[in-house]
Amino acid sequence: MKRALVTGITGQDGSYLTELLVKKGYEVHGIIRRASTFNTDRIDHLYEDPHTPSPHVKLHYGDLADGSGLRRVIEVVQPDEVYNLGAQSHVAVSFQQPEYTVDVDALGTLRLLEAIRDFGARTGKFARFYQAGTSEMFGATPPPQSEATPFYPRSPYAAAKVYAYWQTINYREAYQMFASNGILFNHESERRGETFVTRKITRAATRIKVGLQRKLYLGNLDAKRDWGHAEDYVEAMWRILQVDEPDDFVVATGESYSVKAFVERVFAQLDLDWEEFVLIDPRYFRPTEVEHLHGDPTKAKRVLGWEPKVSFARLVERMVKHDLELARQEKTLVEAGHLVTARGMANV
Ligand code: NDP
Ligand code: GDR
Repeated sequence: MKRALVTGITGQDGSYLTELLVKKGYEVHGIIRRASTFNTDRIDHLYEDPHTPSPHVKLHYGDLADGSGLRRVIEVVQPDEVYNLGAQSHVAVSFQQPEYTVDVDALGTLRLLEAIRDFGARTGKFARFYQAGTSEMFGATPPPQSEATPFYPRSPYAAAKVYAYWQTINYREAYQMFASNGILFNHESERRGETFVTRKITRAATRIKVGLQRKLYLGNLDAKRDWGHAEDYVEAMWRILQVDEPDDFVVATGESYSVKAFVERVFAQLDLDWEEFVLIDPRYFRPTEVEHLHGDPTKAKRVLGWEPKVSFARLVERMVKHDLELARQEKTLVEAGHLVTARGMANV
């Protein structure tokens, strides 16, 4: 049985990747952060009581800011594969917390690589390493973007990820480690964090539909993104670690749409006129914006045999259907007096 270690297991991608790995027969170990409230909602359905014989998913407390803790987890787990998905992953937040973002996203990757390298040097067992790189690294470089496109990061988040990208390549070249980068374009889902634009829109529009919300405030509607579904993208992550040679891959659909197009489609699906409900609030503008991301996934298709299965239309359909059900449940609870309507939506 193969053992995988996943940082960021409680996040959108961590939860889908864990499902995939469990299905493939892996024992999955995840690093979670201590919080004053439970933060394991996305993986609760996968978690088994540690007292059961050979549970498929095991959790360890840790943090990418804590190198000695990471070393201990590597010692205990002795993984075959490490997926580094943990990150302060919100671009707008990275302008408010640049130092923290760089510590976790850039130095955190280095800490993990060092832990794997030292364990490998001592025991001869080097885990294969996947780094969650991002299309944000291309930033201001015009589309289409492929593995050959130069980086031009436009946020502390993107700059930190560029560091982690090169550090991963350096460990591959310096220590012959199997260390690979995925350069993933935006991928969304029913589990997407609610302050990312797609989920913010589907949550708000469905709440508007059932009468729980009146307005939706957004920033730049002209930005264009290449949006896929997270389920497809975690399949690519796994494939990246199964090929014979470590390498770097763009993972994208090869289509892009504006934020406005996403809004229009969501509201149309709910028979609503978006212009009645959407307002622009400059607080959602970023100091430097990434205007247009549109990936070229030719290499991933050729080398990994990877294809995205969920289209843009289907992605929107699935997210709206899911969130409409959520909004209806919320409404029932509100009417029964079990829930207050105001939602603590952060300003990002
Ligand atoms: P999420 O924001 O949903 O999840 C991030 C995960 O990282 C959570 O499990 C979070 O834990 C964890 N985390 C945050 N800070 C730390 C820390 N200091 N130490 C350890 N873990 C930490 O992100 P996604 O699942 O969407 O993305 C996964 C990875 O892929 C990220 O690295 C992201 O930057 C990258 N990426 C994402 C893309 C996308 O479109 N989704 C595209 C390209 C790259 P907690 O639950 O406790 O907050
Ligand atoms: P992004 O995703 O920055 O591409 O990073 P996000 O959904 O936050 O923004 C996409 C685009 O929408 C515009 N936008 C808004 N964004 C948010 N969050 N809230 C708004 O109200 C709003 N209005 C307009 C943004 O300006 C932007 O142009 C995501 C993250 O998952 C990263 O971790 C990942 O690396 C990249 O995708 C690829």
